[in-house]
Amino acid sequence: MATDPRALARRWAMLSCVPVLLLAAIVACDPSPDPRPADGPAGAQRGAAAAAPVAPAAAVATDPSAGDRGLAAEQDGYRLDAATTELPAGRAAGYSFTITGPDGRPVTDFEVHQTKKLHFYAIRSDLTGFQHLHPEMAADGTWTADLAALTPGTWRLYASFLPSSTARRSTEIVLSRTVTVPGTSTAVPLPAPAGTATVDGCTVALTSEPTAGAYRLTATVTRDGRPVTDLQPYLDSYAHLTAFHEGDQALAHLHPADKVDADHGGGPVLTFHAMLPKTGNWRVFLQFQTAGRLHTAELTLNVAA
Ligand SMILES: [Cu+2]
Repeated sequence: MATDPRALARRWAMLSCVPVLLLAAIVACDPSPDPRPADGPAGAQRGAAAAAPVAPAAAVATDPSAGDRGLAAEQDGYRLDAATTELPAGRAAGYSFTITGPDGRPVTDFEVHQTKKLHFYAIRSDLTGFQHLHPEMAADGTWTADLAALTPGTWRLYASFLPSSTARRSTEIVLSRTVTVPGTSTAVPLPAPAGTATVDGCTVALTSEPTAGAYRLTATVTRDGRPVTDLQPYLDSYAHLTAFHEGDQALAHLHPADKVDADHGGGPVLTFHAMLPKTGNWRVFLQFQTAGRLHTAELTLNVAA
């Protein structure tokens, strides 16, 4: 068997890699270059969350714009139009679409909202594979979202924007359509509700208190047990939270109430005024940036009746 000293040495080398890899994961939330662009797909992964009780928080406020459910292709005369109903599995693909306005023509004039004219999200029906993108628009109003590789299954794709027309200036619109990705699909069970998640060595602890559909959510970011205070602005906030409802994929997305301060970094505590309009489980994706690198923490939050 493995009596060859070189084979033994190779096996030892493989074993000794394990603590090195763990160490790399622990320090990865520290400043370090990342080839993945901050606007790229989040690539959030399952399995990092650890169970912890959700503690109550204090005062509650609501953000009406966060109540959008985003399950229709049309809302208030605006429509998401796309010729594509199927995207390939396992490789990057472009998804082209237009937003048509009440006059039936493609909209080309959008308000800049959280530093972008349009925010685009993708999620599979089992709430895996989250992507948050900022597509480019051609002069004729055609947008193209460059999606990272998708797994087989049914995906819902969302566009969130503020039309520039004065009548709707303050109302965010969220439209969506589904696409099919061919192949054998395996549904991943939704992880149990948890109070904390760890990503890239940073731990996010979420506390919440429900009050009649509105939540105050507080996220505390730590690294190696120490508070993280060097959060960088990401889309004009210190964090961006996207949540999808189990079962129907209703979307809610939220930004912290904390103002971005040019003089110092954000953290460790972020406060969100959340409107999660339905009871049940929500899969929450909390995105924040340190040292030019975007992190996505992922956990399940239960909204009780
Ligand atoms: Cu965005």
